[in-house]
Amino acid sequence: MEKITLDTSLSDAMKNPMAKDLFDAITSLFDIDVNKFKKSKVAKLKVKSIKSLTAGVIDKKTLKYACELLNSEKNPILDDRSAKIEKKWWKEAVFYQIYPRSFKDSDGDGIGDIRGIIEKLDYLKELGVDCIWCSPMYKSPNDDNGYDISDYYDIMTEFGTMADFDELLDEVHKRGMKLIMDLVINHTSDEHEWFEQAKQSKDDEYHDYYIWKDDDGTKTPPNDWQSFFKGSAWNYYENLDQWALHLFSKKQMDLNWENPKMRQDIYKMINWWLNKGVDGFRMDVINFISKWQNFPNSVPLVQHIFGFSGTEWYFYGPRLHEFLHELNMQAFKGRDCVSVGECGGLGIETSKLLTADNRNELSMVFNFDHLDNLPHGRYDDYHYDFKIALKHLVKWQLNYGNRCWPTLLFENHDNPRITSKADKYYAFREEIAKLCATVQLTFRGAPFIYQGQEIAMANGDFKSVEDLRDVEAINMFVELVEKGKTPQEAFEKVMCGTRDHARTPMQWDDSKNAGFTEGTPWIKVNKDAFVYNVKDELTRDDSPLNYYKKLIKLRKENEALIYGTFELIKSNRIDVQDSDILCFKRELDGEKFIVEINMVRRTRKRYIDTENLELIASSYDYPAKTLRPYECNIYKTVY
Ligand code: TEU
Repeated sequence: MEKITLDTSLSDAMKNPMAKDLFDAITSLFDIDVNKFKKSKVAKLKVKSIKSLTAGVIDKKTLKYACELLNSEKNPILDDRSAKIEKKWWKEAVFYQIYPRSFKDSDGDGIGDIRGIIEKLDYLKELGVDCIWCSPMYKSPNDDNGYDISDYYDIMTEFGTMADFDELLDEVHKRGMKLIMDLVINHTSDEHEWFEQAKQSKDDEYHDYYIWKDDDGTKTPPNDWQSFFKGSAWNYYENLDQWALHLFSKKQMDLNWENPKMRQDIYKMINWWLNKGVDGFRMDVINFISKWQNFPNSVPLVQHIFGFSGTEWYFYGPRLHEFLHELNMQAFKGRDCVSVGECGGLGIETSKLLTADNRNELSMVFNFDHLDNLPHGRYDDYHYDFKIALKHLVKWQLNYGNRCWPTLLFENHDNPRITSKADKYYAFREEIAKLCATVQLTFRGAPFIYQGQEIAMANGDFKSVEDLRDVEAINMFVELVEKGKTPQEAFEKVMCGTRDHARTPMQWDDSKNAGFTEGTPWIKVNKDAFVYNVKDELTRDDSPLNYYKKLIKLRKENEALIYGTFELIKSNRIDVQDSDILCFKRELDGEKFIVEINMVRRTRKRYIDTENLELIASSYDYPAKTLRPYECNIYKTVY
């Protein structure tokens, strides 16, 4: 592939996967039509002209950095137009994410545990779940609630024992379901034995399992990279006069993937869990494992735009494909397992290179760009717009090809509840929950339902920072107050996006603590649990829970909703791009479904003729001539 220089034309530069993704991100931010751009005179301009096009905001130095980053990609854009879709269990599966700490407590200590999950397996089976993803259950000091692992081969004390885990896996398989684990291999806890030894001496065998830099005599960090959880991304160790990298909390130390011995220990551990019978992994921030080895300072413009500094030097590093291919060959190859990479910040073309079935790297990736209406971020107070979100998801449907499989999610343990983001006053809480269910179960891809999403759970009703538990939120609160905000101002800002909203206890019934625990819950139970809970929603035909069950069953019974094509339906009156209504068709071997979604909270005209269509599911309990707020209808064509 041609190297990109300042004299490369913009249209030539976009033959580079990363450049195309970067360009897509910029054009969607400014709502520029890519196809019009490609035909325009601007496309013939050279990369260096971006400086004048942006009135110097993107300066020559930044452009040089960008060329260096882009030229690290050795692969051309993946062309898979002739490919046939390979059938796989995980392309057909409905996934359900459990945050064990908040799912079900069986022993009254106020913390969810493995035996609590076992108690609820029949509920998940009844819902139609095929594969459960558990957030980390390994031994951990819980600085980041399990994403700081201190022993990959043992179970967190609060969650139970390895015998409990073995029973859980057995009970899951007995019900014909599968279980994937959360694999955190970008970093370990600083209480992991590897790091306990590594920090003793530069000569220790585990020292180079982590990323160290000698102090240059100034007792200042080696570069300006910031942790995602605030503050410098480097800890100083006086006994070594060295700094160690931590992209997340001060107790989550980044592993050095350049070290082949460290990698082999990771592959050995992965094989140990696979040999136990787990069915795969969700891989935490897996796109961060390859860092640029010169560890340069951040590019100021990137920090200004994304609010984090240094991410450009590790979000898609120069050896990422090499490491993932090696991992695949030494752990996943030959096994019918699934790997879902959490790859925040990557676009369609780079994700295709990570997941295409002929690349032998990952099975699927999570992209989160639709979880906030960019340029808004999770901590911004704004009204979430499904038109922006679904436009992004449709772009993936239309451009991801047949060798790759999208993931479809609206919630996880890191994001506030969608019902609260999209509707602060809960006027359309259930309609919004059903809209998400409709997208997740009728778009092409793997649906990932997060615990409580199926019953339309909402954000936590926290009253002060004392109610919060998340290290990211608490650090942010402290930093805001240190920077001069009043505690109330800081709390209100943190409340917009704290991950605690997704971590309030699962609401099972209207009893004390929503049936989650007999003890004192580790985090507050939402007040609305007496209305929104599994027990009550199971008895209500029009509940979000029963809507999820119905659509999951529909997807299982109709391959067209799994492997079928995805095609937008445009009317001759309204172009779907500007309409408030999303309408599309799923088709396979003559079986055709048509879905219409009103993406806004206003009644709108439908633009399809439903005369020859059989209505088989709706988010409203009776049909109408117009589309009501957030109304979703699924039709089957009747020849
Ligand atoms: O999350 C990484 C990630 O994308 C989010 O943490 C996000 O970057 C951060 O909140 C800043 O907005 C994964 C896990 O899902 C998360 O729970 C862990 O805290 C994190 O990695 C570190 O392991």
